[in-house]
Amino acid sequence: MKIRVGVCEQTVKHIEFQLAQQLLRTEWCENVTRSRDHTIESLDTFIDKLRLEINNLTKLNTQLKEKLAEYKVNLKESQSSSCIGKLTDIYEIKVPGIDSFLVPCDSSLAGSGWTVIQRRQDGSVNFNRNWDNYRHGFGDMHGEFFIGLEKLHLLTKSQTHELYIYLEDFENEQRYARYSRFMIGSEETGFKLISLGSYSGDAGDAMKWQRNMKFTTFDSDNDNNMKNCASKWESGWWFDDCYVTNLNGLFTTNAVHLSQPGIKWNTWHYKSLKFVQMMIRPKMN
Ligand SMILES: [Ca+2]
Repeated sequence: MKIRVGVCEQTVKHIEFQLAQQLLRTEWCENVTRSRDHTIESLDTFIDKLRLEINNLTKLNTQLKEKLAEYKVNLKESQSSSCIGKLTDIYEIKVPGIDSFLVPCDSSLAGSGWTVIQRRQDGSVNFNRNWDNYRHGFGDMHGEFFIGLEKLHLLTKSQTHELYIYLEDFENEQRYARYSRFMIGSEETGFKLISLGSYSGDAGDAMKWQRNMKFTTFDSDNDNNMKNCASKWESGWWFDDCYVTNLNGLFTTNAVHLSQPGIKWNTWHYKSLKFVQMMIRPKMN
């Protein structure tokens, strides 16, 4: 009998041990399941975040593609309506409001892509001209010339342009003046120098004294002088009463002083200059 009881007790202990083992296993399994659920939850959150980021990137990509397409169109327009992307030579450009026309491009004086609008270098061309000549332009694009006020108006109206003025005196010194936003009004405004933007350079800000001035020629007096500044100083220009700079002034073969007609930029010095080149370029930003 005692032996049977002993066997039964052992059997009960064995079963209890097995139950305890099974409980431990179940607990472990529950922990593993909980941990897996947590991992899955984290992964779901991560995937949601990734989806959001992908959506944002897709939107950004679309916006960038649109901007790139717009930039390409602008670049193409700028290239066909200016000297952007062209070497130093004469090219045909097209601007709204006028038939295509030839312009000299310059990539040697101040970086690339500048359209030359005026050049003085040897006195071979007379700059004391009437209104009609200044409206249409005159001279030789390989040498001395003026592009014409109508073209200047249409060019600067079609897109924002900066202005670069290169100067050289009879001492062979060079200076420059640069303006961030050059704009000429229509003939109805008297081809007014509407805007220059901000100045930079080492020649001094002489053009600011001609800002907001209408153009004056010997046969069309729009200046603020009792007489006609164009007649007095032998050139068409945006005269006030009369000028601090006159780049269309009479070409002189030596440096003449203040009281005599000459090509002048008086914020540098009062003596006449021997070389001038005015250039414009569309602003790409
Ligand atoms: Ca006058």
